[in-house]
Amino acid sequence: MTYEAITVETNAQGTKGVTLLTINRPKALNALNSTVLAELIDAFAAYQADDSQLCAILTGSGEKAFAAGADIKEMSDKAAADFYLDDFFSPWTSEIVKKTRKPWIAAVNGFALGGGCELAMMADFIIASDNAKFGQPEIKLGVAPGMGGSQRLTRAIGKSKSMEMCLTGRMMSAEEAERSNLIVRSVPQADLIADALKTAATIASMPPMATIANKEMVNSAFEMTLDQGLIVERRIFQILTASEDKKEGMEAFIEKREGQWKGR
Ligand code: DAK
Repeated sequence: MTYEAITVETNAQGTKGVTLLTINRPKALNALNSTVLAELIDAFAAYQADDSQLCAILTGSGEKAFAAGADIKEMSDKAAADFYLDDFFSPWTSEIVKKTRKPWIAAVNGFALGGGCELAMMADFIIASDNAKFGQPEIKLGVAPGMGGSQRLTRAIGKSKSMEMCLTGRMMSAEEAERSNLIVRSVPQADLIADALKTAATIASMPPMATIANKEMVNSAFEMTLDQGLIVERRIFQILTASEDKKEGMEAFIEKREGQWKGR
């Protein structure tokens, strides 16, 4: 598929195993229109299918925005029936969040508002530039978060702050987002992609099956009770002990060398 609203670079900037996806509508502050949505679904599926890649980074082009939300100009004329019948935005959760078993990082380089904030929160974790701003301003448009904002933001930063943000539509700075555990860290804007690439390179150097398993385990913590989660963790651990990479990893440690992974 040829992309018009995003760019994709595998082994990005020479970083083995790392795919860089960039939303490329800087004049519209990378607003998420249906083209971006369709192309990202396709690009995430291609990333998942490519065995040579083990970590992806999603960012926005330009210095102003990761994504300033769903495209308001595209949505403004739609009727409720259009949103309902198209099951508007539901492919995000089913196609990207659930089907991308390999890790991906959101590198938030400016505004992450509405659907942009929700998209960033779908990532496994967020690294942001120090000028980043997060918010769920949908209330000012007469609507509400519709792509997981009320749920993921609340889980990430707690009820009080999430409620205040959704009810006032105010933006949260990168500094506050870091303090509130919404993001891993903020870095100067000029260093953002280098920082994300370095982190992604570390992830991409790990044994692939164990990487997917670790992601699955952590995500289970949000889906089940502690007892159920502990069973999932134990079973996945036990399965990993049968892998060739477990044998190799332990031998490599004892022999004081780097492991050579087979992904099996
Ligand atoms: N959509 C379309 N265009 C946008 C946009 C957006 N969200 N945000 C910015 N732009 C465009 C502006 O219209 C402007 O275009 P031109 O006028 O130059 O043609 C250009 O980007 C530059 O923006 P500004 O001139 O406004 O730039 P400023 O620096 O002055 O302000 C800003 C930056 C980010 C504070 C401001 O642009 C802003 O407030 N933008 C809107 C932010 C927002 O309200 N985002 C939430 C969108 S609603 C659903 C699920 C999910 C959703 C909906 C439904 N269902 C399940 C049904 C999601 C909804 C949303 O995300």
